[in-house]
Amino acid sequence: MKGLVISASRSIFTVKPDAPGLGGEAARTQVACCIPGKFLKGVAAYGKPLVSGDRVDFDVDPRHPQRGLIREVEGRKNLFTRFNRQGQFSQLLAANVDLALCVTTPVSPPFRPRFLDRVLLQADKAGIPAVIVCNKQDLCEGGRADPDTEERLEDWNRIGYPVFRVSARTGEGMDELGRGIAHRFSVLLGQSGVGKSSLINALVPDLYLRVGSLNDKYDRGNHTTAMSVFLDVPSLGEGTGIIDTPGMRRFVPDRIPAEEILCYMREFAPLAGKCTYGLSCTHRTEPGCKVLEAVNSGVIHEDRYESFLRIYGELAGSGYDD
Ligand SMILES: Nc1nc2c(ncn2[C@@H]2O[C@H](COP(=O)(O)OP(=O)(O)OP(=O)(O)O)[C@@H](O)[C@H]2O)c(=O)[nH]1
Ligand SMILES: [Mg+2]
Ligand SMILES: [Zn+2]
Repeated sequence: MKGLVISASRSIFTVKPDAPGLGGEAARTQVACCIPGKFLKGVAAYGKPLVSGDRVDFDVDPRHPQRGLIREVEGRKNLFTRFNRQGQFSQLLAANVDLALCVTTPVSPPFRPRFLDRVLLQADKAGIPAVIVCNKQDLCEGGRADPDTEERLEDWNRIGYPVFRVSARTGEGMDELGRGIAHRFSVLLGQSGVGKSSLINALVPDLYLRVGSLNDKYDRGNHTTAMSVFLDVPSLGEGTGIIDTPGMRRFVPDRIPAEEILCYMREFAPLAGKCTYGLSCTHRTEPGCKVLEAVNSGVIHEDRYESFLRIYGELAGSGYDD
């Protein structure tokens, strides 16, 4: 049987069969699957071998139709990961998505462009189109964020990331966001507390009915989504799905060599290799550095350059950090 991985705990993978074939109540069945042995063939030894959005081939246990055994994972179209520095492994957050919804807030928690630049870098590296969702607009006085925040939102838009200004609380901008994610699989990414789960609840008011026993993941008192969860959202149109991801405090890009960052920051990318010192330029002080020229002429925003320097320092291991 083929199916979609809804969520993955350490050893149990909740799978939604493509065609349950059981009818009625059972049609909404999710099968709790294990994998044989510790690793699946063809899947690297990540913290967890599978993630929400993975497509798998599995066998249902004939005696327990709600249990199964995963035989194989289908090749992935893409994979969004981050580096877990504590455990020194790639943490899988979502697979096979069409769109990354990178969520930020003007306040509460404070606007953190560095966090988002890291997430955008990872999305570009993974080949996943990204948009910015600036949530909690209701907390902006006069409907506008402070000028520095607005400038950054506009700069992201300028370099090709569409920006949605929304409020999960008042519903402002949510229809437009709903239209933007219809008929596609998206993943919500962003630091803990920006309102990822709240956005899903606002987009899908009947969600609690739909996800049944997964409700406790969205417990408001808890504030932290513990693991990625895939949610079907047919109310936004056929084939719409969203993956909610766990709360993160920081984001370390996953195994991107420092010299390659330039290639995955889109307004920097055309300059790769063009500096006088070519690929050995560190883009800090060198004469004939095209990146510095682009910063001076405004092609690269000063603050994106600051993000670049920090990420570069961090990935090059100099301890330069947020
Ligand atoms: N004022 C306001 N508060 C919001 C809005 N959206 C979410 N919140 C609040 O922000 C807090 C965090 O929301 P969550 O949806 O749990 O945030 P999250 O990003 O899912 O957090 P993690 O699961 O920890 O990553 C909650 O207290 C929400 O009520 C909004 O649009 N406006
Ligand atoms: Mg959450
Ligand atoms: Zn340079």
